[in-house]
Amino acid sequence: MKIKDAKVFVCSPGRNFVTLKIYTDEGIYGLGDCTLNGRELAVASYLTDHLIPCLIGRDPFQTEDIWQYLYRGAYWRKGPVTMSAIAAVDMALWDIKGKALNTPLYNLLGGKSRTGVMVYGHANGRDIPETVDEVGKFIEMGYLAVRAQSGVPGLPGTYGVSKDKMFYEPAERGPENVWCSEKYLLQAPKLFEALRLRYGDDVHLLHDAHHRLTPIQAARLGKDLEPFHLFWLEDAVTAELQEGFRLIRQHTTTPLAVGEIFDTVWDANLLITEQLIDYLRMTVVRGGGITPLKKIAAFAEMYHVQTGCHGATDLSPVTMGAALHFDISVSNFGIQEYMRHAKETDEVFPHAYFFKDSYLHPGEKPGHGVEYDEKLAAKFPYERAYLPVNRKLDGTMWNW
Ligand code: EZ4
Ligand code: CO
Repeated sequence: MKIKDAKVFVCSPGRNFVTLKIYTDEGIYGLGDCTLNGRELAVASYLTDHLIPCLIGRDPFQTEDIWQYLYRGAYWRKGPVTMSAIAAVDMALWDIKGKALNTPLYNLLGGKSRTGVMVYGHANGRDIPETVDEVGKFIEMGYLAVRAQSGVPGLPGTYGVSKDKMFYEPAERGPENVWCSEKYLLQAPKLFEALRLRYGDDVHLLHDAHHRLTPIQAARLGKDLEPFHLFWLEDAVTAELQEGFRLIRQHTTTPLAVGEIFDTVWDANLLITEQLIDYLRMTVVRGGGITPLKKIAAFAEMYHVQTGCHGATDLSPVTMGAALHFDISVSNFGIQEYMRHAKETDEVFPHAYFFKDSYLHPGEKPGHGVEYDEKLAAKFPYERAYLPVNRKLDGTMWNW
């Protein structure tokens, strides 16, 4: 079998997505996601102008060699544009393999290690009472784990809080966001105290600090949250300085998750080998595909680090499908983030995965089981988009 052609599609059914389709001379094709929120066209160009010409004529089964060719062969390594583009190629090739062998992708990754994939939903509210009610809706739907984010008194809005509830865009760009760590640190523990009072100890509760704290502030938050035993505290600080996590770790037993923006294992090398985190958030699209993610999971397993794939709505159903096959097969799976896509998105990307009896299931279609309706997608042209920005109360630029 040979790769005959490949095309990049950009569409916006509710939000932007970039999709790669690789065609073979035997009529089988594969799909990959390379959506990079706010920088979509850079990845599309990297693929069309640089990677696709290198793929024609190659054997699509050679996922390892093609990955090395695109990564090592470029000389220039890493970076979200490069790694998202390589990821799309890798996802599409694994999809082709599954279809050619007529088996779901998970069977090529070691087979099922569990019956279903535990996911967490996103609950948000303007204040604590509203957030507590929203968490209840997910528990009623059968979710075993829920992430809770609440508005902070004195701040007009904050990350993860929207007027929309079940379906919302976490990276909606409005006026510039305003931030104050001191106000946030006073309120966050009260939210989780209220949640435990209302729902008891069984449901897993998660929280995302979205890169806004310093290590010592994160240590304080982790300590304050200990009585409410979170499943994880995510992205408490930015993680360019991996050593910063030593400081957090020595002060708190709250489990730590990080890595949704990491693009290779080198972003997490120290975090893993020093056991400074509990969950690694890298997912298929940002981490360069299934090929490297399998290796990273095996490496993390040796250090008691579990997986916790990023799964916000800016990752297309193609990434979600591929991630679910990965999740169900790796032995050190932890949890999978699951924000439901808008109806238009699901219609453009018909998929085999489904939520049933508290778990997500990858489905039994060959490959990753996600399709792309090109005709329908053409009705939703690309719309320029940017992620929000964040400033402190005095106007200083801060992390969003
Ligand atoms: O802000 O995917 O845990 N989930 C997140 C997401 C990210 C978006 C950025 O594009 O932090 O909501
Ligand atoms: Co996050």
